[in-house]
Amino acid sequence: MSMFLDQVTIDVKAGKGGDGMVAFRREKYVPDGGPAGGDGGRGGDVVLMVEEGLRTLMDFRYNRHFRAQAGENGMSKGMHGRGSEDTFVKVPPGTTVRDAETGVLLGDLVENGQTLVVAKGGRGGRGNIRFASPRNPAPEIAENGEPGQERRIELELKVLADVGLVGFPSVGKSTLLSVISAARPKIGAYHFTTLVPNLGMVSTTDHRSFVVADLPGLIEGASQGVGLGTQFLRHIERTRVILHVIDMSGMEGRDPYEDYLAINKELGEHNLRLLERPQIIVANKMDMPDAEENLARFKAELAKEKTDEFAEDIPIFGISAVTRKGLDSLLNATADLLETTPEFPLYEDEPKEEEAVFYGFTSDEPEFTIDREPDATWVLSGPKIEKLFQMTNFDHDETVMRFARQLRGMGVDEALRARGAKDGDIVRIGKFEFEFVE
Ligand SMILES: Nc1nc2c(ncn2[C@@H]2O[C@H](COP(=O)(O)OP(=O)(O)OP(=O)(O)O)[C@@H](O)[C@H]2O)c(=O)[nH]1
Ligand SMILES: [Mg+2]
Repeated sequence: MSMFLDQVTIDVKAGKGGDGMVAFRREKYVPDGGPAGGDGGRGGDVVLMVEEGLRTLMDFRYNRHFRAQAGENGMSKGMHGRGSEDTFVKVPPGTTVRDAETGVLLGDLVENGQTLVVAKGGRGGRGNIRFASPRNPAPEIAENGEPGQERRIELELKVLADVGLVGFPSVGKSTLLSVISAARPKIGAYHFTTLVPNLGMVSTTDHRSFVVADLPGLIEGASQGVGLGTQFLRHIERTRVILHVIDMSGMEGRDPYEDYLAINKELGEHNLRLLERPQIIVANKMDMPDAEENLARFKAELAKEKTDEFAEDIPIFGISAVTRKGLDSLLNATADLLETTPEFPLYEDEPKEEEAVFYGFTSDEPEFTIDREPDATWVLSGPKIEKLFQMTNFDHDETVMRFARQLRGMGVDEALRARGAKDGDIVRIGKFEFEFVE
Protein backbone atom coordinates (compact mmCIF):
# COMPACT_ATOMS: atom_id res chain seq x y z
CA MET A 1 0.00 0.00 0.00
CA SER A 2 1.39 3.30 -0.92
CA MET A 3 1.57 6.14 1.53
CA PHE A 4 -0.75 8.18 -0.61
CA LEU A 5 -4.35 8.62 0.37
CA ASP A 6 -6.69 10.48 -1.91
CA GLN A 7 -10.12 9.29 -0.83
CA VAL A 8 -11.45 8.93 2.67
CA THR A 9 -14.71 8.92 4.60
CA ILE A 10 -14.85 10.73 7.91
CA ASP A 11 -17.45 11.38 10.60
CA VAL A 12 -18.09 14.87 11.80
CA LYS A 13 -20.23 15.98 14.70
CA ALA A 14 -20.81 19.58 15.61
CA GLY A 15 -21.22 20.78 19.18
CA LYS A 16 -24.60 20.79 20.86
CA GLY A 17 -25.86 24.17 21.96
CA GLY A 18 -25.66 24.84 25.69
CA ASP A 19 -28.87 24.37 27.68
CA GLY A 20 -30.89 27.35 28.73
CA MET A 21 -31.36 27.74 32.47
CA VAL A 22 -34.39 28.08 34.67
CA ALA A 23 -33.46 30.40 37.53
CA PHE A 24 -34.95 33.24 39.54
CA ARG A 25 -33.48 36.32 41.03
CA ARG A 26 -32.80 35.99 44.73
CA GLU A 27 -32.17 39.35 46.21
CA LYS A 28 -32.20 40.03 49.85
CA TYR A 29 -35.18 42.34 50.07
CA VAL A 30 -36.95 41.32 46.88
CA PRO A 31 -39.40 38.54 47.75
CA ASP A 32 -40.35 37.33 44.29
CA GLY A 33 -37.44 37.81 41.95
CA GLY A 34 -38.11 37.61 38.24
CA PRO A 35 -36.66 34.97 35.90
CA ALA A 36 -32.87 35.00 35.75
CA GLY A 37 -31.90 31.93 33.72
CA GLY A 38 -29.47 32.70 30.92
CA ASP A 39 -29.28 31.21 27.43
CA GLY A 40 -26.92 28.44 26.47
CA GLY A 41 -24.02 29.24 24.15
CA ARG A 42 -23.85 28.03 20.58
CA GLY A 43 -22.10 24.74 19.83
CA GLY A 44 -19.00 24.77 17.66
CA ASP A 45 -19.12 23.97 13.95
CA VAL A 46 -16.86 21.46 12.28
CA VAL A 47 -15.14 23.36 9.50
CA LEU A 48 -12.85 22.08 6.79
CA MET A 49 -10.02 24.43 5.89
CA VAL A 50 -7.52 24.25 3.06
CA GLU A 51 -3.91 24.09 4.15
CA GLU A 52 -1.58 24.81 1.26
CA GLY A 53 1.24 22.61 2.47
CA LEU A 54 -0.83 19.43 2.52
CA ARG A 55 -0.56 17.19 -0.50
CA THR A 56 -2.53 14.11 0.51
CA LEU A 57 -5.31 13.00 2.83
CA MET A 58 -2.76 10.99 4.84
CA ASP A 59 -3.62 12.81 8.05
CA PHE A 60 -6.99 11.06 7.97
CA ARG A 61 -5.51 7.60 7.91
CA TYR A 62 -5.82 7.09 11.65
CA ASN A 63 -8.09 9.94 12.56
CA ARG A 64 -11.53 9.90 11.05
CA HIS A 65 -13.74 11.33 13.77
CA PHE A 66 -14.02 15.03 14.34
CA ARG A 67 -16.27 16.73 16.81
CA ALA A 68 -16.72 20.26 17.99
CA GLN A 69 -17.31 21.30 21.59
CA ALA A 70 -20.74 21.92 23.03
CA GLY A 71 -21.76 25.43 24.00
CA GLU A 72 -21.69 26.34 27.64
CA ASN A 73 -24.98 26.08 29.55
CA GLY A 74 -26.82 29.19 30.57
CA MET A 75 -26.37 30.25 34.17
CA SER A 76 -28.25 32.02 36.90
CA LYS A 77 -28.19 35.80 37.33
CA GLY A 78 -29.01 36.11 33.65
CA MET A 79 -25.60 34.95 32.53
CA HIS A 80 -25.42 33.40 29.09
CA GLY A 81 -23.22 30.41 28.37
CA ARG A 82 -20.22 30.96 26.17
CA GLY A 83 -20.33 29.81 22.57
CA SER A 84 -17.84 27.17 21.59
CA GLU A 85 -14.90 27.54 19.25
CA ASP A 86 -15.27 25.86 15.90
CA THR A 87 -13.19 22.79 15.17
CA PHE A 88 -11.03 23.23 12.09
CA VAL A 89 -9.97 20.22 10.07
CA LYS A 90 -7.18 20.78 7.57
CA VAL A 91 -7.45 19.42 4.04
CA PRO A 92 -5.15 19.73 1.02
CA PRO A 93 -6.05 22.06 -1.84
CA GLY A 94 -8.14 20.18 -4.38
CA THR A 95 -10.41 18.39 -1.91
CA THR A 96 -13.94 17.65 -3.07
CA VAL A 97 -16.44 17.14 -0.25
CA ARG A 98 -19.63 15.10 -0.44
CA ASP A 99 -22.26 13.84 1.94
CA ALA A 100 -21.34 10.16 2.13
CA GLU A 101 -24.93 9.00 2.45
CA THR A 102 -26.56 11.01 -0.31
CA GLY A 103 -23.51 11.66 -2.50
CA VAL A 104 -24.55 15.31 -2.71
CA LEU A 105 -21.73 17.75 -3.35
CA LEU A 106 -21.04 19.96 -0.35
CA GLY A 107 -18.14 21.87 -1.77
CA ASP A 108 -14.90 21.87 -3.66
CA LEU A 109 -12.00 23.33 -1.73
CA VAL A 110 -9.18 24.65 -3.84
CA GLU A 111 -7.83 27.88 -2.41
CA ASN A 112 -5.52 28.21 0.53
CA GLY A 113 -7.51 29.14 3.61
CA GLN A 114 -10.86 28.34 1.98
CA THR A 115 -13.34 26.97 4.49
CA LEU A 116 -16.48 24.86 4.41
CA VAL A 117 -18.80 24.20 7.33
CA VAL A 118 -19.57 20.49 7.20
CA ALA A 119 -21.44 20.20 10.49
CA LYS A 120 -23.31 23.11 11.96
CA GLY A 121 -23.22 23.62 15.73
CA GLY A 122 -26.53 23.72 17.57
CA ARG A 123 -27.91 27.01 18.81
CA GLY A 124 -28.02 27.59 22.53
CA GLY A 125 -31.28 26.86 24.31
CA ARG A 126 -33.12 29.87 25.65
CA GLY A 127 -33.19 30.49 29.38
CA ASN A 128 -36.35 31.31 31.24
CA ILE A 129 -35.81 35.08 30.99
CA ARG A 130 -36.80 34.75 27.36
CA PHE A 131 -40.11 33.12 28.14
CA ALA A 132 -41.37 35.75 30.51
CA SER A 133 -44.51 37.55 29.45
CA PRO A 134 -47.12 39.66 31.20
CA ARG A 135 -49.29 36.57 31.49
CA ASN A 136 -46.45 34.40 32.71
CA PRO A 137 -43.94 36.63 34.48
CA ALA A 138 -42.09 33.79 36.21
CA PRO A 139 -41.91 30.93 33.69
CA GLU A 140 -40.29 27.66 34.56
CA ILE A 141 -39.50 27.16 30.93
CA ALA A 142 -36.11 26.71 29.33
CA GLU A 143 -34.92 25.03 26.20
CA ASN A 144 -32.10 22.58 25.97
CA GLY A 145 -29.49 23.37 23.38
CA GLU A 146 -30.07 22.29 19.81
CA PRO A 147 -28.15 19.13 18.90
CA GLY A 148 -25.12 19.64 16.69
CA GLN A 149 -25.33 18.40 13.12
CA GLU A 150 -23.80 15.01 12.62
CA ARG A 151 -22.90 13.42 9.34
CA ARG A 152 -20.56 11.25 7.42
CA ILE A 153 -18.68 12.96 4.65
CA GLU A 154 -16.46 11.82 1.87
CA LEU A 155 -13.26 13.63 0.92
CA GLU A 156 -11.73 13.10 -2.47
CA LEU A 157 -8.49 14.72 -3.47
CA LYS A 158 -7.99 15.73 -7.06
CA VAL A 159 -4.62 17.38 -7.20
CA LEU A 160 -4.37 20.96 -8.33
CA ALA A 161 -2.12 21.17 -11.34
CA ASP A 162 -2.18 23.05 -14.61
CA VAL A 163 -0.66 20.28 -16.63
CA GLY A 164 -0.92 16.52 -16.36
CA LEU A 165 1.67 14.06 -17.63
CA VAL A 166 -0.06 10.95 -18.88
CA GLY A 167 1.15 7.90 -20.72
CA PHE A 168 1.96 4.22 -20.46
CA PRO A 169 4.31 3.04 -17.72
CA SER A 170 8.03 3.68 -18.29
CA VAL A 171 7.59 6.20 -21.09
CA GLY A 172 9.60 8.72 -19.04
CA LYS A 173 6.98 10.89 -17.32
CA SER A 174 8.83 11.08 -14.04
CA THR A 175 12.15 11.60 -15.79
CA LEU A 176 10.62 14.53 -17.63
CA LEU A 177 9.25 16.08 -14.43
CA SER A 178 12.64 15.67 -12.77
CA VAL A 179 14.43 17.62 -15.50
CA ILE A 180 11.92 20.46 -15.79
CA SER A 181 11.22 21.05 -12.09
CA ALA A 182 12.78 20.69 -8.68
CA ALA A 183 10.60 17.63 -7.99
CA ARG A 184 12.53 14.41 -7.46
CA PRO A 185 10.15 11.59 -8.31
CA LYS A 186 11.34 8.02 -8.34
CA ILE A 187 12.55 6.86 -11.76
CA GLY A 188 12.98 3.25 -12.74
CA ALA A 189 13.36 0.91 -15.68
CA TYR A 190 10.36 -1.09 -14.50
CA HIS A 191 6.65 -0.39 -14.92
CA PHE A 192 4.66 1.44 -12.25
CA THR A 193 7.65 3.09 -10.67
CA THR A 194 5.42 5.99 -9.81
CA LEU A 195 2.73 5.05 -7.32
CA VAL A 196 1.55 8.49 -6.28
CA PRO A 197 1.05 11.72 -8.18
CA ASN A 198 4.09 14.02 -7.99
CA LEU A 199 3.76 17.75 -8.41
CA GLY A 200 6.45 20.09 -9.70
CA MET A 201 6.63 23.80 -10.40
CA VAL A 202 8.00 24.49 -13.85
CA SER A 203 9.45 27.77 -15.16
CA THR A 204 9.94 28.51 -18.82
CA THR A 205 12.89 30.41 -20.27
CA ASP A 206 10.67 33.49 -20.54
CA HIS A 207 9.73 33.22 -16.84
CA ARG A 208 6.23 31.85 -17.05
CA SER A 209 5.43 29.14 -14.57
CA PHE A 210 2.91 26.39 -14.08
CA VAL A 211 2.37 23.28 -12.00
CA VAL A 212 2.85 19.87 -13.58
CA ALA A 213 1.51 16.62 -12.14
CA ASP A 214 3.35 13.41 -12.95
CA LEU A 215 0.88 10.56 -12.69
CA PRO A 216 1.31 6.84 -12.34
CA GLY A 217 1.42 5.06 -15.68
CA LEU A 218 -1.87 4.18 -17.29
CA ILE A 219 -2.39 1.00 -19.20
CA GLU A 220 -5.15 -0.23 -21.38
CA GLY A 221 -8.20 -0.97 -19.27
CA ALA A 222 -7.17 1.50 -16.58
CA SER A 223 -10.64 2.98 -16.40
CA GLN A 224 -11.98 -0.53 -15.72
CA GLY A 225 -9.61 -0.95 -12.82
CA VAL A 226 -6.70 -2.68 -14.56
CA GLY A 227 -3.25 -1.69 -13.34
CA LEU A 228 -2.86 1.35 -11.16
CA GLY A 229 -4.43 3.78 -13.55
CA THR A 230 -8.05 4.16 -12.65
CA GLN A 231 -7.62 5.45 -9.14
CA PHE A 232 -5.33 8.18 -10.44
CA LEU A 233 -7.32 9.33 -13.43
CA ARG A 234 -9.18 11.68 -11.12
CA HIS A 235 -6.00 13.67 -10.70
CA ILE A 236 -6.11 14.70 -14.32
CA GLU A 237 -9.54 16.25 -13.92
CA ARG A 238 -8.33 19.64 -12.75
CA THR A 239 -5.56 20.00 -15.29
CA ARG A 240 -6.07 22.25 -18.29
CA VAL A 241 -3.48 20.82 -20.61
CA ILE A 242 -2.39 17.23 -21.01
CA LEU A 243 1.13 16.31 -21.99
CA HIS A 244 0.72 12.92 -23.56
CA VAL A 245 4.11 11.25 -23.20
CA ILE A 246 5.01 8.51 -25.66
CA ASP A 247 8.08 6.29 -25.76
CA MET A 248 9.39 6.63 -29.34
CA SER A 249 12.22 4.14 -28.85
CA GLY A 250 9.85 1.26 -29.52
CA MET A 251 12.05 -0.68 -27.11
CA GLU A 252 9.28 -2.32 -25.23
CA GLY A 253 7.91 -3.81 -28.41
CA ARG A 254 4.85 -1.62 -28.31
CA ASP A 255 3.54 0.50 -31.10
CA PRO A 256 3.69 4.21 -30.17
CA TYR A 257 0.58 5.05 -32.13
CA GLU A 258 -1.45 2.22 -30.58
CA ASP A 259 -0.30 3.45 -27.18
CA TYR A 260 -1.48 6.91 -28.01
CA LEU A 261 -4.95 5.72 -28.99
CA ALA A 262 -5.22 3.42 -25.99
CA ILE A 263 -4.45 6.18 -23.51
CA ASN A 264 -6.95 8.55 -25.08
CA LYS A 265 -9.57 5.83 -24.87
CA GLU A 266 -8.86 5.50 -21.15
CA LEU A 267 -9.19 9.23 -20.61
CA GLY A 268 -12.52 9.29 -22.43
CA GLU A 269 -13.83 6.30 -20.54
CA HIS A 270 -12.97 7.80 -17.20
CA ASN A 271 -14.63 11.08 -17.99
CA LEU A 272 -15.53 12.28 -21.45
CA ARG A 273 -14.62 15.80 -20.53
CA LEU A 274 -10.96 14.83 -20.22
CA LEU A 275 -10.86 14.66 -24.00
CA GLU A 276 -11.79 18.34 -24.14
CA ARG A 277 -8.44 19.25 -22.68
CA PRO A 278 -5.93 20.20 -25.31
CA GLN A 279 -3.03 17.80 -25.60
CA ILE A 280 0.55 18.13 -26.61
CA ILE A 281 2.17 14.93 -27.74
CA VAL A 282 5.57 14.51 -26.16
CA ALA A 283 7.63 12.10 -28.23
CA ASN A 284 10.22 11.03 -25.67
CA LYS A 285 13.45 9.01 -25.84
CA MET A 286 14.43 10.61 -29.15
CA ASP A 287 18.05 9.81 -28.22
CA MET A 288 17.38 6.16 -29.01
CA PRO A 289 18.38 4.60 -32.36
CA ASP A 290 14.94 3.86 -33.88
CA ALA A 291 13.18 6.90 -32.48
CA GLU A 292 13.32 9.13 -35.57
CA GLU A 293 11.88 6.41 -37.74
CA ASN A 294 9.13 5.64 -35.22
CA LEU A 295 8.25 9.30 -34.91
CA ALA A 296 7.92 9.67 -38.68
CA ARG A 297 5.60 6.67 -38.78
CA PHE A 298 3.64 8.04 -35.84
CA LYS A 299 3.14 11.36 -37.57
CA ALA A 300 1.97 9.60 -40.71
CA GLU A 301 -0.60 7.58 -38.77
CA LEU A 302 -1.80 10.67 -36.97
CA ALA A 303 -2.23 12.49 -40.27
CA LYS A 304 -4.22 9.56 -41.68
CA GLU A 305 -6.60 9.80 -38.78
CA LYS A 306 -7.32 13.40 -39.60
CA THR A 307 -10.66 13.46 -41.37
CA ASP A 308 -11.42 17.14 -41.21
CA GLU A 309 -8.86 19.20 -43.08
CA PHE A 310 -9.67 22.23 -40.95
CA ALA A 311 -9.10 20.40 -37.69
CA GLU A 312 -6.17 21.75 -35.78
CA ASP A 313 -3.05 19.65 -35.74
CA ILE A 314 -2.14 18.19 -32.40
CA PRO A 315 1.29 19.59 -31.62
CA ILE A 316 4.09 17.04 -31.37
CA PHE A 317 7.42 17.73 -29.68
CA GLY A 318 10.32 15.33 -30.00
CA ILE A 319 12.41 15.42 -26.84
CA SER A 320 14.85 13.42 -24.82
CA ALA A 321 14.25 13.75 -21.12
CA VAL A 322 17.56 12.03 -20.44
CA THR A 323 19.72 14.30 -22.61
CA ARG A 324 17.40 17.26 -21.96
CA LYS A 325 16.94 17.94 -25.63
CA GLY A 326 13.91 19.85 -26.90
CA LEU A 327 12.66 20.83 -23.47
CA ASP A 328 12.58 24.62 -23.84
CA SER A 329 10.33 24.67 -26.87
CA LEU A 330 8.04 22.06 -25.30
CA LEU A 331 7.67 24.15 -22.14
CA ASN A 332 7.08 27.38 -24.04
CA ALA A 333 4.42 25.74 -26.16
CA THR A 334 2.80 24.37 -22.99
CA ALA A 335 2.75 27.82 -21.40
CA ASP A 336 1.26 29.27 -24.61
CA LEU A 337 -1.47 26.68 -24.62
CA LEU A 338 -2.24 27.27 -20.94
CA GLU A 339 -2.70 30.95 -21.64
CA THR A 340 -5.41 30.27 -24.19
CA THR A 341 -7.13 27.40 -22.41
CA PRO A 342 -9.95 28.21 -20.00
CA GLU A 343 -10.45 26.31 -16.80
CA PHE A 344 -12.69 23.28 -16.87
CA PRO A 345 -15.03 23.73 -13.94
CA LEU A 346 -15.50 20.32 -12.40
CA TYR A 347 -18.90 20.47 -10.84
CA GLU A 348 -20.76 23.23 -12.61
CA ASP A 349 -23.61 20.93 -13.68
CA GLU A 350 -23.97 19.39 -10.28
CA PRO A 351 -26.36 20.92 -7.76
CA LYS A 352 -24.64 21.95 -4.59
CA GLU A 353 -26.42 21.30 -1.37
CA GLU A 354 -28.57 24.32 -0.71
CA GLU A 355 -27.82 26.39 2.34
CA ALA A 356 -31.44 26.04 3.35
CA VAL A 357 -31.37 22.29 3.10
CA PHE A 358 -28.05 22.27 4.91
CA TYR A 359 -29.23 24.05 8.01
CA GLY A 360 -32.85 23.04 8.19
CA PHE A 361 -35.06 20.38 6.86
CA THR A 362 -36.32 19.91 3.38
CA SER A 363 -39.91 21.01 3.05
CA ASP A 364 -41.15 17.75 1.59
CA GLU A 365 -39.90 15.88 4.64
CA PRO A 366 -42.81 15.14 7.01
CA GLU A 367 -42.54 16.82 10.39
CA PHE A 368 -43.09 13.46 12.06
CA THR A 369 -44.10 9.92 11.32
CA ILE A 370 -46.23 7.59 13.40
CA ASP A 371 -45.56 3.88 13.71
CA ARG A 372 -47.15 1.26 15.85
CA GLU A 373 -45.09 -1.32 17.77
CA PRO A 374 -46.34 -4.91 18.28
CA ASP A 375 -47.03 -4.04 21.94
CA ALA A 376 -49.42 -1.32 20.73
CA THR A 377 -47.13 1.57 21.64
CA TRP A 378 -47.33 4.52 19.28
CA VAL A 379 -43.90 5.65 18.12
CA LEU A 380 -43.26 9.17 16.89
CA SER A 381 -40.16 9.81 14.85
CA GLY A 382 -38.66 12.19 12.35
CA PRO A 383 -35.88 14.76 12.59
CA LYS A 384 -38.03 17.72 13.54
CA ILE A 385 -39.94 16.04 16.34
CA GLU A 386 -36.82 14.35 17.67
CA LYS A 387 -35.03 17.66 17.77
CA LEU A 388 -37.90 19.27 19.60
CA PHE A 389 -37.74 16.42 22.08
CA GLN A 390 -34.02 16.84 22.61
CA MET A 391 -34.46 20.54 23.20
CA THR A 392 -37.05 20.02 25.90
CA ASN A 393 -35.99 20.13 29.51
CA PHE A 394 -38.19 17.54 31.20
CA ASP A 395 -37.15 18.62 34.70
CA HIS A 396 -39.73 21.37 34.64
CA ASP A 397 -43.43 20.58 34.38
CA GLU A 398 -44.11 23.83 32.67
CA THR A 399 -41.55 23.01 29.98
CA VAL A 400 -43.10 19.58 29.52
CA MET A 401 -46.47 21.28 29.04
CA ARG A 402 -44.96 23.57 26.47
CA PHE A 403 -43.67 20.48 24.67
CA ALA A 404 -47.18 19.03 24.67
CA ARG A 405 -48.51 22.26 23.20
CA GLN A 406 -45.85 22.23 20.52
CA LEU A 407 -46.77 18.66 19.57
CA ARG A 408 -50.38 19.65 19.34
CA GLY A 409 -49.37 22.61 17.19
CA MET A 410 -47.59 20.25 14.81
CA GLY A 411 -50.77 18.22 14.50
CA VAL A 412 -49.46 15.21 16.39
CA ASP A 413 -52.54 14.78 18.61
CA GLU A 414 -54.86 14.97 15.69
CA ALA A 415 -52.80 12.52 13.65
CA LEU A 416 -52.67 10.05 16.54
CA ARG A 417 -56.40 10.27 17.02
CA ALA A 418 -56.94 9.73 13.32
CA ARG A 419 -54.80 6.60 13.54
CA GLY A 420 -57.03 5.33 16.36
CA ALA A 421 -55.10 6.30 19.48
CA LYS A 422 -57.19 6.12 22.65
CA ASP A 423 -56.98 7.82 25.99
CA GLY A 424 -54.25 6.14 28.02
CA ASP A 425 -52.33 4.67 25.06
CA ILE A 426 -48.56 4.84 25.38
CA VAL A 427 -46.76 7.17 22.98
CA ARG A 428 -42.98 7.09 22.64
CA ILE A 429 -40.42 9.52 21.23
CA GLY A 430 -36.91 8.16 21.48
CA LYS A 431 -36.69 6.69 24.95
CA PHE A 432 -39.35 8.94 26.41
CA GLU A 433 -42.84 7.61 26.95
CA PHE A 434 -46.02 9.38 27.85
CA GLU A 435 -49.72 8.71 27.91
CA PHE A 436 -52.03 9.90 25.21
CA VAL A 437 -54.65 12.13 26.76
CA GLU A 438 -57.61 13.27 24.74
N1 LIG B 1 16.92 6.59 -23.43
C1 LIG B 1 16.05 7.28 -22.72
N2 LIG B 1 15.55 6.73 -21.63
C2 LIG B 1 14.67 7.43 -20.91
C3 LIG B 1 14.27 8.73 -21.29
N3 LIG B 1 13.37 9.16 -20.38
C4 LIG B 1 13.23 8.18 -19.47
N4 LIG B 1 13.99 7.13 -19.77
C5 LIG B 1 14.13 5.89 -19.04
O1 LIG B 1 12.89 5.19 -19.05
C6 LIG B 1 12.70 4.48 -17.84
C7 LIG B 1 11.38 4.85 -17.22
O2 LIG B 1 11.42 6.19 -16.83
P1 LIG B 1 10.39 6.83 -15.80
O3 LIG B 1 10.60 8.30 -15.83
O4 LIG B 1 10.45 6.16 -14.49
O5 LIG B 1 9.04 6.45 -16.54
P2 LIG B 1 7.53 6.75 -16.08
O6 LIG B 1 6.75 7.09 -17.28
O7 LIG B 1 7.51 7.72 -14.97
O8 LIG B 1 7.07 5.30 -15.60
P3 LIG B 1 5.96 4.90 -14.50
O9 LIG B 1 6.16 5.73 -13.30
O10 LIG B 1 6.19 3.47 -14.23
O11 LIG B 1 4.64 5.12 -15.15
C8 LIG B 1 13.89 4.83 -16.94
O12 LIG B 1 14.82 3.80 -17.03
C9 LIG B 1 14.43 6.10 -17.57
O13 LIG B 1 15.80 6.27 -17.36
C10 LIG B 1 14.85 9.30 -22.46
O14 LIG B 1 14.56 10.44 -22.86
N5 LIG B 1 15.71 8.52 -23.13
MG1 LIG C 1 6.85 7.61 -13.15
